[in-house]
Amino acid sequence: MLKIWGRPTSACTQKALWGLEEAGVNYELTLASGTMGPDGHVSKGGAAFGIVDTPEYRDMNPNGTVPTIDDDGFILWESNVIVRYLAMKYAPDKMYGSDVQTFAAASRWMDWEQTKFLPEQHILVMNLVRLPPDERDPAAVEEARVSLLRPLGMLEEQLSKTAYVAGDAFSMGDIPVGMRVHRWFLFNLESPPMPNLARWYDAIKQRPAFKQHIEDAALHLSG
Ligand SMILES: N[C@@H](CCC(=O)N[C@@H](CS)C(=O)NCC(=O)O)C(=O)O
Repeated sequence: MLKIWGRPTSACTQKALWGLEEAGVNYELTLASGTMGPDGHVSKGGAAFGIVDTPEYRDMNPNGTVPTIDDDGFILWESNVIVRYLAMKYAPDKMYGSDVQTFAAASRWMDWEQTKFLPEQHILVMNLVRLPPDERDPAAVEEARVSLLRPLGMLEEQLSKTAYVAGDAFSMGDIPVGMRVHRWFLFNLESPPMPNLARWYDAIKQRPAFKQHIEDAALHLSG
């Protein structure tokens, strides 16, 4: 059975778990992290799940980050690459219509998620959720909120033209972006109306894999 190491509160792990469910792959999850454990973030005094600093784990993933998968001896890290791999190997029709241009269009939004959404959202999660209250920086939150209005506007524009990010059907590209947008709305920060984004978000929220691994607010707001 495919093995995955990660923690359910990690955005990167969530993308991989969502991808596994969509692709219909059975897996075994081992809890692993250097920064979080059952009692939340280590900055609040709790212990981390661990494993990521062991030589065995570093052999698989020299970054010491999560997630990592082992698919019958094939080791892979980088969450969006894991989603692409699962899509190509197990569910090309469902994840990109077995079409190279849809694959590329979806891939583009996946890379965009990493470069245009993740950095500011990381600032938000640290300063709204993870850091002890006396270490949080409200000015950094406001700066990140304003910065994220631009990529959100780009998504709104795209979704005024297509039902999903890479066309009129769900694709692997909706996974990373869907997870980020869910987090954005859970933070409940001020943003202009985005009716097309809201329509797409409603559709994404109906997916069983989303309900299983992404929906629960505690996965994003606790720790
Ligand atoms: N670009 C990598 C980033 C990996 C990464 O930084 N993962 C975070 C969780 S989202 C992590 O390992 N955090 C530290 C930890 O939990 O030990 C990916 O997308 O997989």
